[in-house]
Amino acid sequence: MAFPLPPALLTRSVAAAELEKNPSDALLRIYAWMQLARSADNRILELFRQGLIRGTVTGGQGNEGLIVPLALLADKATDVISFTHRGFGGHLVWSGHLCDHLNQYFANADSPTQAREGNIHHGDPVARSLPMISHLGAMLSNVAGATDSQRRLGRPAVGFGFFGDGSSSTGDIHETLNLASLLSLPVLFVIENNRYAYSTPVSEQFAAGTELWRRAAGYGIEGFALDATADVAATVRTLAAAIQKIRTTSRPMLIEVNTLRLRGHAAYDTGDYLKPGETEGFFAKDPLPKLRAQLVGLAGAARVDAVDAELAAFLEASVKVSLATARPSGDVAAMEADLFAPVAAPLPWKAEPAVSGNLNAAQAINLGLRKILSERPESLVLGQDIGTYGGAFKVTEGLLGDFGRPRVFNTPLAESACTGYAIGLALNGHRPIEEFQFADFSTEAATQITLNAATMRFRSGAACPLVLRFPCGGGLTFGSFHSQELESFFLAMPGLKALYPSTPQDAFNALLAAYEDDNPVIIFEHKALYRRGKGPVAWDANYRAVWTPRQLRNGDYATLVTYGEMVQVAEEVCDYFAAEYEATFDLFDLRALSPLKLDAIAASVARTGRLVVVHEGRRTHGFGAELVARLTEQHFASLKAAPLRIAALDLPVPFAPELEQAFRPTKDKIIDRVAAWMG
Ligand SMILES: Cc1ncc(C[n+]2csc(CCOP(=O)(O)OP(=O)(O)O)c2C)c(N)n1
Ligand SMILES: [Mg+2]
Repeated sequence: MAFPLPPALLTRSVAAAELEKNPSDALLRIYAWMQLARSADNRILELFRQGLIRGTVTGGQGNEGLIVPLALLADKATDVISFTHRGFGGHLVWSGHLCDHLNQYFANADSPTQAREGNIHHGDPVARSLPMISHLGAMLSNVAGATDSQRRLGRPAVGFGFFGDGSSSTGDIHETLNLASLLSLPVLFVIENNRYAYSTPVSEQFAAGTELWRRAAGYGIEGFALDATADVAATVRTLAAAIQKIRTTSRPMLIEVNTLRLRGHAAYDTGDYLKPGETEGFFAKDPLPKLRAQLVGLAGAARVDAVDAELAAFLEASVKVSLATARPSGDVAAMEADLFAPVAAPLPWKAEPAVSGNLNAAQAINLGLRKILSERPESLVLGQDIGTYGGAFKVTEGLLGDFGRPRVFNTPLAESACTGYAIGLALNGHRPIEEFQFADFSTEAATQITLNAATMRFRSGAACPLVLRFPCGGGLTFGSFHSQELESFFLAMPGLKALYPSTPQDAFNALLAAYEDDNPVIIFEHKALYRRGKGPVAWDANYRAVWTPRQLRNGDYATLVTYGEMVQVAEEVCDYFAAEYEATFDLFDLRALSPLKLDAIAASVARTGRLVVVHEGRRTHGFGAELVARLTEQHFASLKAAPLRIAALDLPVPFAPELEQAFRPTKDKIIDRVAAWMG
C-alpha cells in the first residue's frame, strides 16, 4: 500500500527569520509537527495497550516543544543528530515518512531496522541520524565523531546530542563533554531535564544543585538554560542563535532544557512515585495547547481545527498502512548474512614497500600505519600517548611528526567516549585506527565496542569500519590489569572481527586487512612479540590470507592449534616431540579468531584423529573451548583420543614472575601435559 500523502504544512524546515516575516505561517508549521508527534505518540500508546505494539513504549509527550523546533532548525543536509527515547517528533521531522516510523514500532517487514530493533531504537544513518542504543549517554560521543567527520570533509556541520537529567550522571556524558571541548567539536549538547529518571527525582540523582547547565563552565564551554514549556517562538529564536554560534565558532555548547514527561516513563509506568497533583501540574505547563491557543488568535479557530483534522486523518491513514504491512519472515539466513558488512573489494594499495627490511612486530605495525596514513586520506590514528611519545610501546613513533594533527592525535583517558567518537567517524566515512594503551583498558569501552559498533550493521545496515588495536597478553610481570587476553570476553558478542598475528609480516598484513574491512576489527597484538625477533616485512599481495589459519608444520600424530605468542612456544614443543618421541604434529597458527575459518584444521583433525589446543588465556569459557567443540563435533566418532586443552589457570593474572609462570602455559608445562596425554 502506498504511504498517504503528508499534509502540505509538514515542511522539513522552519528558519527563525520566517517567524519574523510571517509568524502565523511559521508557527502553524511548527505546531503541525508538534501536534502530529503528540497524536502519533498517543496513538502508539493505544496500540501498545491493544497488544499491537510490543516492547517498551517511551513517549515524547511533553518534549515536542524542544525536539520539533530543534529538528526544524537543523540543517538536515549536513548536521548530525541522535534522538533519545523522547525524540519521536524529531525523527518525524528529520527523515522518512510517518509510516516508516510506525513500521519501526510495529516491527513489521518494512521496519527501518528490519524489525531487528524495537520502538525508538532506529535512526537514518544515511541522513546522519544515528540509531540510538539503549545505553543512555553512549550516543553523544558517536554524534561528536560523525560531526567531526563532517568538518574534516569540509562541511559546516553541527551535531546534536541529547541526554536526560538521569543520564547526566553517566560517565559517558562527562567523557564526551570533555572530549568535545578539547577537540573543539561543534556539538550542541542538550539536557532534556524533565526532573525524573524513571521514578527517580533529580534530588536523588545529583547533589550539586539542579542547574545542570552550570556544569558547562567546568568543561570550558558555554552553557545556558532554556524553558521549552513556555513560548515556542522564543524557543526557536534561542535555539537558532545557539546553532548559528556553534556553526561559526565550532565550539560545543551545553543547554539545559526544561521539558516535560507527560505520560510517565513508559507505557508500563504506574506513576505511583508522583506526588498528588503533580501530573496535573505537568499538563498545566504543556506548551502544545498554549501554542494552539496562540494560533487560534493568529490564524483563527477554523484554520487550526482544519489542521488538526487533516493531521488526524493522515495519522489514521498511516496507521492503517503500517498495520497492513506484512510481518517479518524470521529468515535466519538473512539475519546471519547481515551480521557483518560484506567483504569488499581490496583497496587499491600501492605495491610498497617492495624491498623487505628486517623488522620486529612493533616496527612492522608502524610501517603498516605509515602505509595506511600515506595512501588513505580517510584514515586517522588516535589513542593515549600515541602522539609525540609514540605510544606506550612506541608503535606509533614518528607518525605525528610525519602526518600531523588532526590525523594523528592523543586522546584523553576516556576509552568509552573516544571509541564512541571513533564509531561516529566511521559511520560518516572515515576509518579510524584506535590504539588502546593496554588491551585491558578496552573494558572501559565495552559498551561502545560490543553493543554499539558490533551490532551497528545488523540493526541499522550502516557500516562501521573501525580498527581497534589491543596490546595484550602476559608473561611480562605486568600484573592483572596490564596482561589480559580478552578474546573470549569480546568474541562472545556477535559482530566483531578479530585477528591475532604472531609474526611481523602477519602484523603488517593484519593491519591492512583489518583497515579495509567494513566492520569493527580487533587486532590483538601480543606485547611480548613487539620486540621479540625480527623478520622480513614487505608489501604482500596475499595480505588477506591473514583471515585464514597458517599451517606451520606437517605431521601425523596430532593436530595442534594455537595463536599469538603461543605459536612460537608450540614450535619449540613440536621440535621436542619430533626429537624425543618421533611424534610429529600438524601445527596451525589460527591468525583469525573471528570469523573462524576452520576447514583446513578440521581436515587435519579428520586425518590425525587427535587435537591439541593451546592458548594463553584462561581455560574456563576460554577460546579453546569453542575451538575444541567446533573441531571435534564433526569428527567425534573417529577421534583417537580426547581433545586436549592447554590454557592459563582460572585465576586473575598474578604479578610476581614465579606466580605468573605458574599461571600461564609455558613450553615445559605444555610438554608435560602433551606427554601425559600421549600416555
Ligand atoms: C546506562 C543506562 N542505565 C539504565 C538504563 C535504563 N533506563 C532507561 S530510561 C531510564 C531513565 C532515564 O532518565 P533520564 O535520563 O532523565 O531521561 P528521561 O527518561 O527522563 O527522558 C533508565 C534508568 C539505560 N537505558 N541506560
Ligand atoms: Mg528525565
